[in-house]
Amino acid sequence: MSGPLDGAQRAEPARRSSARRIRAQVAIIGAGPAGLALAGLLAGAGIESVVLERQTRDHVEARIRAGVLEPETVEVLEAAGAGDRVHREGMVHRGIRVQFAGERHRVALDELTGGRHIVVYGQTEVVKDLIAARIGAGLPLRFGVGDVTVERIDTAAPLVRFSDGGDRFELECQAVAGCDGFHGVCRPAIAASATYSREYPIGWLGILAGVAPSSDELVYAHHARGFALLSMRSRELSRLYLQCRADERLEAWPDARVWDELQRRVALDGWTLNEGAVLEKGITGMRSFVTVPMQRGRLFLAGDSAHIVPPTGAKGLNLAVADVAILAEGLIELFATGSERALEDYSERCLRRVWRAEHFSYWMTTLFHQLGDDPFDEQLRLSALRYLVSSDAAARSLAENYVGLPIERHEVVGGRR
Ligand code: FAS
Ligand code: PHB
Repeated sequence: MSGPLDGAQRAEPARRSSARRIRAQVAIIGAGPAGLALAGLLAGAGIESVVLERQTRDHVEARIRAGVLEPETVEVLEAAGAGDRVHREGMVHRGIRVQFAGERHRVALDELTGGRHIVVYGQTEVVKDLIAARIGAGLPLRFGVGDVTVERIDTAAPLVRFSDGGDRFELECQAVAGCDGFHGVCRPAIAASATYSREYPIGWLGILAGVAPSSDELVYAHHARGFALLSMRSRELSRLYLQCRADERLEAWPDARVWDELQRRVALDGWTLNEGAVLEKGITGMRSFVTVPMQRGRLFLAGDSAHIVPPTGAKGLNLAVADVAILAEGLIELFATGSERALEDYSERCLRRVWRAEHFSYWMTTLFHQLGDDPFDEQLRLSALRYLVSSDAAARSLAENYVGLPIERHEVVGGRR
């Protein structure tokens, strides 16, 4: 098996086109959590891949997104060679808080799930750790590539074309992982048999604030004025969100207005929300989306290229990592034995977990947010919240879904562990 490839070192003289020809077993499109975690898992099994990313490294590492890791996600990061810092700096959380009608209640995640918990650790840090592991191992990861196309996916020899540094490249491979997010180029190549989507009439305004978190656990707050979420990135950095209109403009939200609105939505007798410098501010839309199937021939979609969830359930990043854990198993078996057995049901296995997360994220979003002004709906929400904090059965259902369900694995034949 040849060593790691990089186009600059191993290009062969172009034959039929001006493009430079390189080869790898797997082409990975996208260097977000899905693409980078897959690259790390494959490298651990001695499988060559090339990661192609259209943005710069700085851009990818600066994107502030998810903040909650399920236990399985941490295990995959370890297996992908990026588990050290998350264990050192990640914050173990054994509960979350639910707030409504001037009350705040704790949901004890560990007690309700036989000891499982979450780890609070920013997606920016996950991506930095995976990139550092990739570059530290001297394996191919190209930033700033352009004009990526995927061809011959219905054969055992797909071809990925791209441009990099003024040169055109043809990457010959045996499988392509479409980890290029919701706006990527891979999903259109699948020609899905069905897509399912739901747009919500709301968005989230998120801020990163240079102030210690005012609660030692995440607070999900339902309020008549709208939802608010108190999260964090460290003991000095708070990550806070408030529900806003889907068409909200950032200019309409100066820092003072953000803090004033947060104060109103999370006010609690005997407790204070600490304010501080706003270091980053942004608005993200809310949608649910699933494409079926997630594979065609030797092209496999993983993460946001295949599905989107509203961030209320903290599932997006965790779903992406679960997809590639399943995909890596199948590819390891393919290259070890030639069998496509574990790849044949890749889509079905991923989609069972995806739909569970879609429902949970939809349920959390409709439970906590103001989605209209129907007073009947508001009474239903308040009743559901009161039931949630007064019934172990209801709280266990939230806890099980929040910490995440086990990943459906096949017994891997031939792979190194
Ligand atoms: P990503 O979108 O992270 O990565 C895809 C990569 O592919 C990108 O780096 C992109 O530049 C690259 N790419 C795209 N097209 C390409 C092409 N043609 N060629 C090469 N590269 C290409 N989830 C949560 O759990 N909690 C949150 O609070 C949360 N907040 C979010 C806020 C925003 C604004 C967004 C957009 C998402 C948020 N998410 C959140 C979801 C998010 O975390 C995703 O689930 C996660 O990034 C999915 O990872 P990937 O599938 O790797 O996709
Ligand atoms: C975050 O910390 O960014 C976060 C936490 C929980 C969520 C969504 C986002 O449900």
